Amino acid sequence: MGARGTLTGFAVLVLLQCCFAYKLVCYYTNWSQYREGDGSCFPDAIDPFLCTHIIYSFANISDNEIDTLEWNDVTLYGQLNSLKKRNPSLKTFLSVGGWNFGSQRFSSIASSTQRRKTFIKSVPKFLRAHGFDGLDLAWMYPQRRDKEHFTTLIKEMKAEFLKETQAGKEQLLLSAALSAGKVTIDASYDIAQISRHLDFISILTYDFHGAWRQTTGHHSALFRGELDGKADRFNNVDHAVGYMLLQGAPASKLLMGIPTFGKTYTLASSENGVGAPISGPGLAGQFTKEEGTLAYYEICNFLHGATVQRIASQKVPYATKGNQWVGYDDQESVRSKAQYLKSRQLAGAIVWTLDLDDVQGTFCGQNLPFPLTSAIKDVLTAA
Ligand SMILES: *[C@@H]1O[C@H](CO)[C@@H](O)[C@H](O)[C@H]1NC(C)=O
Ligand SMILES: CC(=O)N[C@H]1CO[C@H](CO)[C@@H](O)[C@@H]1O
Repeated sequence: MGARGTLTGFAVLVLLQCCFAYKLVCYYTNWSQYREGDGSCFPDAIDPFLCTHIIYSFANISDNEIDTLEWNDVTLYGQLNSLKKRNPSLKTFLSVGGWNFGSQRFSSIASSTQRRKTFIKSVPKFLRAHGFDGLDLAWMYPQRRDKEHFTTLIKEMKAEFLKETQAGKEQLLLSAALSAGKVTIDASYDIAQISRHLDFISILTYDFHGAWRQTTGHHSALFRGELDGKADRFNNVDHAVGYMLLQGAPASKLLMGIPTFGKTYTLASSENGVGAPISGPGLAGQFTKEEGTLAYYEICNFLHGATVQRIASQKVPYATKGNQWVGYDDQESVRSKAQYLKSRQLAGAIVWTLDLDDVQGTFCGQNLPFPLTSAIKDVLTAA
């Protein structure tokens, strides 16, 4: 090969390296504005260069059409979308559904040709009117009988987006947030089919363990634990990612979930390791006010006077204080997860959520806003 060939090869290499960017897709939740004091988060507090995509959650569906949920959603949509004035390559999505919305209404819409059509027709108008670049389907979760309808909904929605063109505007994008639980994956998703029509697929690789269990365990361990029995071998990030790939999700569209919250338990005895007996969920946080979970910034407060242990084989930490136990992610564990997704050549990460991270950097003692999301970004943007 002559000098010219070498040069061309070199140029191609540089081009590939410069322009292959991992996605860092960050959820913002519509209820975080109501948290007290420093716990509160409005979209204009978000650094427009932190994430490549921000997903506003959630939108409602009313009379089979996409609709706002909060009285001031339209104002917040505006705040969020005006971040694009500062970073024109930022993409914003609106997520429809969520846990409170439930599965039944989605099921009703997806199963009827007419209702599906009404819903699908309502979406591009709504997204364009408020300045969003795409839709995220957060149907939690389709059941076995919904599997085929879920595929149809996705396929027809994408077809509508392809048909809809607006002068000077890029095509609308479509994503879906999928359960990482093996039982749900098997029952509810035709992974190979939906992958064809989605621009990206987010798997929610957390909530693998919770207070419904009798013992402590991390809810988003990267790898299988030494104590995990046969039934628990699926309940880790590594397994879920591998399984999605095996089912036909292309790595180039797959995003791995990283939580900025921890799951907490109240210990039933003086035992406080992994697998210790529990009596129920942990105490509610001062700001998030929900038993069994704490935001990362609340965990930073909890850590004063707590004992931190790392589960070496699972690459995640937990902390104990008195009868409280929390399995969570810190900068070190999210870095390992970001390294892991790079090693599997996935498309990137989704963060659930920006507002559970230390928004202003006032809780976790580093004066660094969004310390977890920033740590993920550092790894994803490193060569
Ligand atoms: C969402 O839509 C349903 C159906 O129209 C409606 O009953 C409900 O009140 C809406 N939720 C909110 C918070 O507006
Ligand atoms: C889908 C969802 O959970 N939406 C929430 C938006 O925020 C309000 C709080 O004001 C909740 O009531 C909604 O449930």
